[in-house]
Amino acid sequence: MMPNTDGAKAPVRVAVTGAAGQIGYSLLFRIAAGDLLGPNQPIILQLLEIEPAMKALEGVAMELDDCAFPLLHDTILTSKPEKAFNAASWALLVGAVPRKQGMERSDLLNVNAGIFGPQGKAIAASAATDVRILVVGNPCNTNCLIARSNAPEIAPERWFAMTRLDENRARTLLARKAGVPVSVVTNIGVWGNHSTTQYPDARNAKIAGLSPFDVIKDHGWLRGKFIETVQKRGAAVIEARGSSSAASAANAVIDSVNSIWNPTPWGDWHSLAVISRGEYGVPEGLQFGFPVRSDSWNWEVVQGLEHDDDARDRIKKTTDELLQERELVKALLPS
Ligand code: NAX
Repeated sequence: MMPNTDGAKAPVRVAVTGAAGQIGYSLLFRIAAGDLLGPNQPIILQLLEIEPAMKALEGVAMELDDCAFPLLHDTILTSKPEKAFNAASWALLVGAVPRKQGMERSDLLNVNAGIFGPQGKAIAASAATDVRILVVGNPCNTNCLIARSNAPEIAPERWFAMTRLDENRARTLLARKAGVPVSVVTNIGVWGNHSTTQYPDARNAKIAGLSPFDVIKDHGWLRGKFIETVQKRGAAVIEARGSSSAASAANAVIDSVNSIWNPTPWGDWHSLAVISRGEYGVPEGLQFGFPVRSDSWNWEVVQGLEHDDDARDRIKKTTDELLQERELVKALLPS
């Protein structure tokens, strides 16, 4: 006799692109273990790769099978975007083409636009009506802008680009400097682009409810080295490890999705790059890193934070960079 499965939750389809890559290798196992959508939510993984990586992806799927994850109801492997995004409620766009030697920034943007434009269209054509999308593949803010612009059928509020790894990096740095556990460091906003122009905001952060400027006496560090270390952390990991951040990036994907579908704890916020509606003078339409609060479905940019002249200059610099990126891919953005 078949077991009675009445009352079991229907599985949620989670699409992951670039699934045979380094981040994919850390991410998929955590999703299947229940870290993304909770310990009671069955999952179907729909994994997208390019043809040359399909064999490697089959190997990853074999390992997923070998974990016998109770929540993992099925794993679908494909090189066709529409199949990968079919009925998906979450689309995690990790796959991208990395910058190669001799590549100009505009080349990188355009090559990735060639991926994210069609993926945006495929999501609009085949994903579930409640789909929410997190773009990780770099340059993630502008890749997200491109995909979003190619999917006008999907509300722009459903699109996110990942600045959470930067937030987590900032959290640990502040905790170490203050000699406190990371759990008491809250309210970290990372403003702007996920690039070396980003502005991790210590001024509005909190350490056990206090301003870091009241807890950490070395204000020069807060104004300089702290910001620079977060901005350049990705390069420092490459330098030390010989390859880019992967497990910490996968962890940040899990954290990002959790802070989108769970209500933000009272008084706190998290970093996500979302569509600008002109908050803090940021031009409308940019996919911009802001401090964000969620009620589990709707989110809002935290209003009323104060910036000194240095913060304003830094936010202008990262805004200008995003405007320049938008200009470079203008031809690929449907008007
Ligand atoms: P890998 O090069 O290990 O993996 C990327 C995978 O994407 C490859 O398996 C490749 O075959 C696949 N791919 C390429 N084009 C594709 C397409 N059109 N459709 C589907 N799959 C495709 O890179 P990995 O280390 O996993 O990093 C992935 C992306 O995340 C990179 O763009 C990287 O720069 C970016 N990152 C973003 C971070 C963020 O905070 N937003 C932090 C970590 C990471 O640097």
